[in-house]
Amino acid sequence: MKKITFAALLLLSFFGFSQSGSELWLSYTKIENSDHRTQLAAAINAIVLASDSERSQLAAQELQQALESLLDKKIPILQQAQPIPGSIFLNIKSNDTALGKDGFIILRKEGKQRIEAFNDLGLLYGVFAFARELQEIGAAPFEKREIPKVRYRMLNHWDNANGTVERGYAGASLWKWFELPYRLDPRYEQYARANAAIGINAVSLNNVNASSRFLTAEYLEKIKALADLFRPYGIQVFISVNFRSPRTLGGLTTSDPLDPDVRQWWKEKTAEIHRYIPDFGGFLVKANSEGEPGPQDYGRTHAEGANMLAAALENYPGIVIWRAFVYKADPNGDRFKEAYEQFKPLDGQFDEKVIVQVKNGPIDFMPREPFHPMFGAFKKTALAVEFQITQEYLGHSTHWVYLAPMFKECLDADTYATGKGATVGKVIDGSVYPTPISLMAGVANTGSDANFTGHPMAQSNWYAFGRLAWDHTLSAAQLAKEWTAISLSQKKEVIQKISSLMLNSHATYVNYTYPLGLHHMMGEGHHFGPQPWLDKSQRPDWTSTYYHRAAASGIGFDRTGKMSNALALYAPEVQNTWKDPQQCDLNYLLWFHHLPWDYPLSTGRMLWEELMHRYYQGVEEVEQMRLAWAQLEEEIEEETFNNVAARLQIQKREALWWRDSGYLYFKTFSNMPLPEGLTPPTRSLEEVKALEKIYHLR
Ligand code: GCW
Repeated sequence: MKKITFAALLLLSFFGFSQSGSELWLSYTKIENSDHRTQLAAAINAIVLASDSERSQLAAQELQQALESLLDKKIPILQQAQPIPGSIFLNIKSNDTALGKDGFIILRKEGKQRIEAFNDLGLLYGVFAFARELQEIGAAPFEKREIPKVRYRMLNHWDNANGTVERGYAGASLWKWFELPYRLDPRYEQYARANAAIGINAVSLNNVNASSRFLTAEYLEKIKALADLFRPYGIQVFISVNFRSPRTLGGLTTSDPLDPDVRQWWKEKTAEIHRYIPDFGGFLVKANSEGEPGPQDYGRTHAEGANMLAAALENYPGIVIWRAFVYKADPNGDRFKEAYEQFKPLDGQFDEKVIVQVKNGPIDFMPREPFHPMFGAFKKTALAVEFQITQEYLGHSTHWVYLAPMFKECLDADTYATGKGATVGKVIDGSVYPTPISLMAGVANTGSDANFTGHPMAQSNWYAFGRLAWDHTLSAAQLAKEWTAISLSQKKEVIQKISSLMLNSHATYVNYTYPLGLHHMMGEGHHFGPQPWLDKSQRPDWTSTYYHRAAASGIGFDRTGKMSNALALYAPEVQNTWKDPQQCDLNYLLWFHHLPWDYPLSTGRMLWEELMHRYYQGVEEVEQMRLAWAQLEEEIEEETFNNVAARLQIQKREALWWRDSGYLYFKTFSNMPLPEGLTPPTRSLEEVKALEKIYHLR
């Protein structure tokens, strides 16, 4: 057994926060402010539970565990109908139907301490909110009534049966398929608790590039074991399905969604799944995209494919989540428009049990994208938004990028679908066009690493995603503070410093990778470092040169009509904000315009100069982050501190890689020198190109 030294123990008790980060946001570190702690300890003597369901017991135990470590005091649970003085009363309020199945009321004021909900899941959510509130505001009174805005708050795992994770950067899969159902890794429970604590209530376990294997009896047993474990925490399980399964598993000669045998096969499979998992969430489908099979293989539409699965689910509450991430190789087309063009004619044809899941932007999880033009354009189809929490295009797990500002940029974007204020968030939650289902999905960043997410700061992205899925009006700043306070430090100044680093980190990343609206210039395959030189000889429709269109004449993709008319997919008000390069938000400039290198910008600089300044500024900002973090050495638990400090060094090296490739490569078109004050790199373009091999990406 590994020995824990006395010094390490001392350190642990001093910081309280978990060393490896394995407790995520549930370390419930003792409240350091002794005034608050003593006041709270004096005010809280017991938990009174007025319900006896299994999940309410769980809620009471979770609260007990939280309070005991926050207050350093034993707190008994009493099972009785009436509160006693000094108790926290956990009560099911069956007359408050407006709370819905997940809502809750929490309060701690004027001698009352209560958590109330319409059912026991709401109670569990209320408990987590109560504990969070104590950690945030200490002994001050509070009162809250919360109802989630979105029905399904979901993680999509891209995990494979062989234990790998597509686009996963935190180790292997969390799911140990070889051991299931016999052994249940204790981390499954920690994962479930952490999700419940932020309101996540749905997970699809396997990659959307799906293996039919997940529908075999052998795998259904394994999935059942996870579903049983997640159920008390209110988490429903979904399966990503391969559309060709009737052929691969059922021995049929077709998977045509209109074929009676195929339809029967799915009906029977769905019934079988329910024998294992009675509250099965439903199917998640990637079809006719990137080589995956789908209804178009048989001349059928996405709607016909999705509706066939909906029919298989007709006697169950489950739903079909059909992804809109589709595109074909077409060097003359614009991938920006493809999903819209394929799905728009189908608006109104999808079954009520189907929701179409759309990525936040029209290309593919780029570090910054305009919101997807499908949002707001569909009146008769429920649309879900899919964010990527795992940092495929955002520096994997060596770059510190807090993603909430990026999520918010999309959620708060105005589609003008029904006039001003029809934000993407409101489209999703069904308040723009009422929909029977609402859903927000995030591609998970979890893995087998001790801290679940690889980069310690990446935990905040999972956290913020969950909280935003619950309430998309929360601010990125609030969530940064909240997460820091419960995960890293209780000191106000430290929380302030870290959350401000978090809030700037996305803009910084965009500066040194894709300034001014450049996009899709990453290395092929690994999607990590820069490869703006990747040209048509690889894939005509996909490569960097197709997207940045750099030439002696200028740079950028004109989508106002000259290279593509994609801008026309948006409402006129949205078009107006982007169509004039003089007015267009500089963050989106090269998404919509192709401009000469010497084009004068509102910043007073010409385009080339601005581009270079941003690249250089991005690197400078990483250096500032590194220095600011170094100042926190005394404040952060040692392992986490060192971990982040080391990753910031790597981030600096990689930011320089992006910057230098941008300058050295685009200079070959602009023929312009670096603006005054910026120091040219000492390496050549060829040397920069070779870094991909030196950094072991190929
Ligand atoms: O971003 C791309 C990824 C693929 C992924 C695909 C998708 C699961 O590079 O790895 O496949 O998107 O979202 O389907």
